[in-house]
Amino acid sequence: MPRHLIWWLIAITALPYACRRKQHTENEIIFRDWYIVKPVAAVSASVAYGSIENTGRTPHLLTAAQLDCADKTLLHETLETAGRISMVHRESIPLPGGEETLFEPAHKHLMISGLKTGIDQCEIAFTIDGKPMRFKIPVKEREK
Ligand SMILES: [Cu+2]
Repeated sequence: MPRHLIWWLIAITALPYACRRKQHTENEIIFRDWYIVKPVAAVSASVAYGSIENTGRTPHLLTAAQLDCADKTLLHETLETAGRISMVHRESIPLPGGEETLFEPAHKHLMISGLKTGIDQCEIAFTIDGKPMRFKIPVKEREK
């Protein structure tokens, strides 16, 4: 097999792993792929995406997310009703047992305002069942 083909195969097979990065595990909760979308130009508003998996049987409840590098972080969901797209603020997001909850473009996401500029990572705290779970997430270009 030609060498360039081998490298190409390594590159494509490595991709799913790169996109499914486990960042933090606390109790039975696994956080993956969290990042803040790098804002365009001087805009201080942005969004954050990632996933939260509840590997246990008991349901858990996400009630807040707060970034150290921003004034405000809200739990949001994009809805489409009768062809109209709108965003709503969620007071809480359920994390059912044995399920992975995704935060992705056009669905659930974190809405960020007052984001500091010139940073490449930031600490986030997710409040689950009233307890904060903290770890660092990167600021990078939108992936999808
Ligand atoms: Cu939003």
